Amino acid sequence: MPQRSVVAAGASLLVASLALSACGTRGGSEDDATGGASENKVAKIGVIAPLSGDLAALGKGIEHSVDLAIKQANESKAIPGWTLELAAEDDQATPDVGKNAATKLASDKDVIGVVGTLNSSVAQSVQPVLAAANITQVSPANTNPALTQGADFLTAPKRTYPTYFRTCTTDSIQGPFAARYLFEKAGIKEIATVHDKKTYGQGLVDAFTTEYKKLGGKVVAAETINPDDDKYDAVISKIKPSNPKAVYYGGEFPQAGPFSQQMKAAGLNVPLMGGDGIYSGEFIKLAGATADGDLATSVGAPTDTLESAKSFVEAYNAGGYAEPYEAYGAYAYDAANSIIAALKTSLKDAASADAARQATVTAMSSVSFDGVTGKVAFDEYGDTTSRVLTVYGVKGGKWEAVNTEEFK
Ligand code: ABU
Repeated sequence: MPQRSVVAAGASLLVASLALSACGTRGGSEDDATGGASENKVAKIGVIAPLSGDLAALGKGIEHSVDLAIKQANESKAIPGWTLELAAEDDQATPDVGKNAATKLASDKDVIGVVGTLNSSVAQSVQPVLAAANITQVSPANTNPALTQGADFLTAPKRTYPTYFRTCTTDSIQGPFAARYLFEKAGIKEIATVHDKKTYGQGLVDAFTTEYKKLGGKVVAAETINPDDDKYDAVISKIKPSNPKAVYYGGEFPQAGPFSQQMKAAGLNVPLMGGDGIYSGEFIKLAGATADGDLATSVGAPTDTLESAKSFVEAYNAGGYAEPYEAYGAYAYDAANSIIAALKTSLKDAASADAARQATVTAMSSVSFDGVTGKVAFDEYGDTTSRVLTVYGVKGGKWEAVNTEEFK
């Protein structure tokens, strides 16, 4: 090799080494003098969730729960030689913003996994970006079945992205679970449905309707709302004459809360039932005093009653987070810990986080542990193997668990 090339190669190595210490390593130690043998390398776990706007209450619960999992992993030195960091991005519950957040995280070579998104509609634009970068994504909240099993999930399920996993169950289970509760346990045989035309809301109502009709229930009205509206009198006056005994709502609490309040004010005094998208204290605030009697299903068992979640709840409360863990906190904590479990394998001998992205995806399929929400493991589609759901009812201005079951 000519002399000039040796110098150039040496300079490149130095630049590469400086770059590595600038962006991929932290700290240093007594071993630095011997070549930094115990220097910690950095891997980041991203969060993509709504951290501002109407759904921020749920998004912040997700962000804080991932933060807690990361802090605990660092404290226990779960991955020797590596420090984990949180990289949280606000998707504003909007697909385009989510896509930009995913692009930003994918271009950061330290990012190895992402927890998120909250909204199924946002996941549709985030999935391809993270998949192209081989970044593992675990959602604690997306319940639309097509995200894992493709558009033909009912007839020909096919895994969509090898990088995508979720710790919550899907609306293929949540919709029928609600239908069975209303028809069999609550004795409600005539219902109106309303959805917000979004991926989650429409999919949930479709799954509910199929099961409800199969059971013998009658859908006396099927309407939609525009999620940008805040007055629903036109839709309510179309539903009311059909005399439903309840309204099944597909969508999220920022619209469902006012819808509940307005339908009761208009004299349609029947329970509104929705899915996990309305299971939030924010729903009750928006729906007001007449929310009592409204119902929601949500994924898993109530976090605060689970023995397995006790230490999570204690650590979260001790963590001084400004917002509660909300509906998806425990699922986000388990999602982060599923990535961390995979990192124990993939980062073991890795030179950098981005070099271990593919190995992390591969390691995810073998992840299996007792999480705070129950067993954490994924099937061939990336779906959780857990099928537990709970019906909640509003009583005295608070959500109360009514019935927790494993769906069969
Ligand atoms: N699972 C309910 C809220 C999030 C979603 O759009 O799926």
